[in-house]
Amino acid sequence: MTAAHHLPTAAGSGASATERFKTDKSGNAGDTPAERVDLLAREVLEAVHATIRRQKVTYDEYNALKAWLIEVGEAGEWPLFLDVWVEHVVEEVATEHRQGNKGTIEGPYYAPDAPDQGHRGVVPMRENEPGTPLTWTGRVMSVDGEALPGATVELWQADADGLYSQFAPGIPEWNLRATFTADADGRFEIRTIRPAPYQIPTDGPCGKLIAAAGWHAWRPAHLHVKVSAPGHERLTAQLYFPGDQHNDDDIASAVKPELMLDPRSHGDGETVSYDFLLDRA
Ligand code: MBD
Ligand code: FE
Repeated sequence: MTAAHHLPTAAGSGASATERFKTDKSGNAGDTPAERVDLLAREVLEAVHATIRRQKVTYDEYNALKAWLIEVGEAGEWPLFLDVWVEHVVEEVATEHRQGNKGTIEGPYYAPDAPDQGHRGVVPMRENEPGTPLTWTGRVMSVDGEALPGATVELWQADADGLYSQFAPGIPEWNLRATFTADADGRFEIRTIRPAPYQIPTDGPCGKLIAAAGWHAWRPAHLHVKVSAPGHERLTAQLYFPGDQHNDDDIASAVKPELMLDPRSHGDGETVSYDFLLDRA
């Protein structure tokens, strides 16, 4: 990325993330029973009221909030806001029963049906895609250690500029996105590049909040995965790299020690081994 006019805007990736969410996930939004809506809406509003009373929130502050909330919607940044600051607790509650692998949040940039690369292969990438080559071998098993042939591992990651294909302009549609299938022994091998640290868009309302509060906008470098097998709970996770400056202060609070890789240098690249144990559904 050289010229400023090539830089994607927060509004562009926000609009894409909002469309993606509407297409894939907004279907069951009306199914929550009235008693549950009543309970949850009241509790959230009571928490807001309590803060207003305790902190003596002024009309200026109330109007600043109102203006900001309007902007978040207009920029399409609700998926970004919610996945960065709320999803990690939903994920914690949803998976607290798990015996198998720990997962973490999905975030706003998953796209289903990425190209099938078989049991072992290279993730689609441009000819000169920047980044250290990374070969990841792994195995998908049931929680009791039984291999799960045919399990799928979907991988998606940002490029070296921190951009995700389909959510930023000018990147091939399936760049750094792929689906792998476990072999008869549950094994797979993925050849990709090591991802770069990632900064959430700073030019939209989420960026404004971060600047106004004096926070930082960084996530540690991460590989996103979804691991699926018939009869098992689908695992959504992210894998991280030791030594990243933001492993301990991820803006999205999505790092867990169990998700840390252990890469070894190998020729001009790195190798890593990481397996998955899936809970039975
Ligand atoms: C990301 O790449 C991401 O993984 C999350 C959770 C939020 C914003 C951008
Ligand atoms: Fe991400």
